[in-house]
Amino acid sequence: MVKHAVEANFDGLVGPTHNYAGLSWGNVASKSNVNLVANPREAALQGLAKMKALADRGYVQGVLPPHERPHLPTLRALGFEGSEAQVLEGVAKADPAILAAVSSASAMWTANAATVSPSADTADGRVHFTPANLSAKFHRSIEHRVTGRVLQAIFHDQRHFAHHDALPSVSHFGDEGAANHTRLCSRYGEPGVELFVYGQVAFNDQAPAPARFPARQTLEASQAVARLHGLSDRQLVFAQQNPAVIDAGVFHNDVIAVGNGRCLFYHEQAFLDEQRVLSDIRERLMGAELEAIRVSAQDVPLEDAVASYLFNSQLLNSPDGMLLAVPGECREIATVSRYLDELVKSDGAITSVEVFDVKQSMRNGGGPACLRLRVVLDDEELHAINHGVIMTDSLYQRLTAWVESHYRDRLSQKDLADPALLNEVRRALDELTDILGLGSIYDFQR
Ligand code: SUG
Repeated sequence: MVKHAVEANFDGLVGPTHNYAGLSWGNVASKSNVNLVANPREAALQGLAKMKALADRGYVQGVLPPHERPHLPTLRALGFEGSEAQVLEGVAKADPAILAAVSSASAMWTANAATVSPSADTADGRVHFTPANLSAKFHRSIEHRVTGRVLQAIFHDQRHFAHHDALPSVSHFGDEGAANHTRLCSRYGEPGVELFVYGQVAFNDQAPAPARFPARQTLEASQAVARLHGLSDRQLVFAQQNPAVIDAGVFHNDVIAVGNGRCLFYHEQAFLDEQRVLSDIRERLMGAELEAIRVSAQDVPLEDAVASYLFNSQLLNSPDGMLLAVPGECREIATVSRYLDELVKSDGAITSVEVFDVKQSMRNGGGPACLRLRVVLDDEELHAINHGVIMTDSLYQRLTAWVESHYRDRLSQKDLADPALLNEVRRALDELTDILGLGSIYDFQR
């Protein structure tokens, strides 16, 4: 019997140290907005508004908390000594880039938090989680430990949920989580096809690879996650990203493709071997028909796709078809805006478009889909999670008030060494773990 299941979206709440440090080579927005003054308060409120709007439409919406930043344990591990104020002063003097890295609020992009396989797909019938090691970027490689604790605090019932450690944190097993993973299915509660997209083959120097920007995900990492989750060959498709799009700024596959249900919405240049990817998916969808919505470069040139983040939209089931939740930038770029108007008029799976303003995050290369981690849950599993993180009217009000009382409305690089900022962050996070009912997940609380 097929169980009833839903797709829940867990958004990262933007942290109080949100700033523009230009940390991500290969991510065009991150590099081009370096040193702008950020507004962490506005960033967090924009994210909360998106969560609330989707919860109001009836989607199951959860919240994942920000991480403790600046992260003093990492600075101490790098040899900075003394009191906390001295550690901050020392790193600011010795190497401000290190301070920026350990201060990044990058854990907000929870599409990179983990790869998740629903219980309908896995050998032991549990939902499997593997936090992403994010080894390609130092500032992101320090996320997975706390991410793992957060996921275990929310999905704690071992009868339903299985948690793995992140893969070995080296480039051979570079893993960026759900940003490079899409699940296609007829119904959420039925076994689906898990599409893992990688940028490079680590153990084969001859395989195609980008020339300019790094490929963050390896085939070997994707295969390891699939093994850990107990997925069978019948449900697996591994596809290589087109190296040329990585070199054009597509640092994750979710910047160029998104899937939901039987629908794959993608740019014609997304994959190295498009036809094989489609035929592999069709073969494994078992009876269900794939609806491939292929966007041509003529309609939307690659650079417009990257600048607008058209494909970093959330593709969600809706009563009359599917809703595409796009970032505001899609309405600012003529080719993309025109394309969207035509898309909803056509007779396809996508029947409506809704625009969300997540500009603060977008300036760091994080659109609506980067901000969320999808977890398919059947009724029993949904019942078993920690409900303190599920968005409701009252949680929205509490979190909005919490942001308004703790967050600054301006943050620049030079503010990161301010010991007062560290104290503000800790006070805020201590209160947040109470609001969300998560227990002691942060290093400073242990
Ligand atoms: O890893 N940006 C993030 C954006 C992640 C987007 N996620 C998905 N596509 N799923 C990254 O490149 C920039 C931080 C800075 O430059 O300050 C940053 O980390």
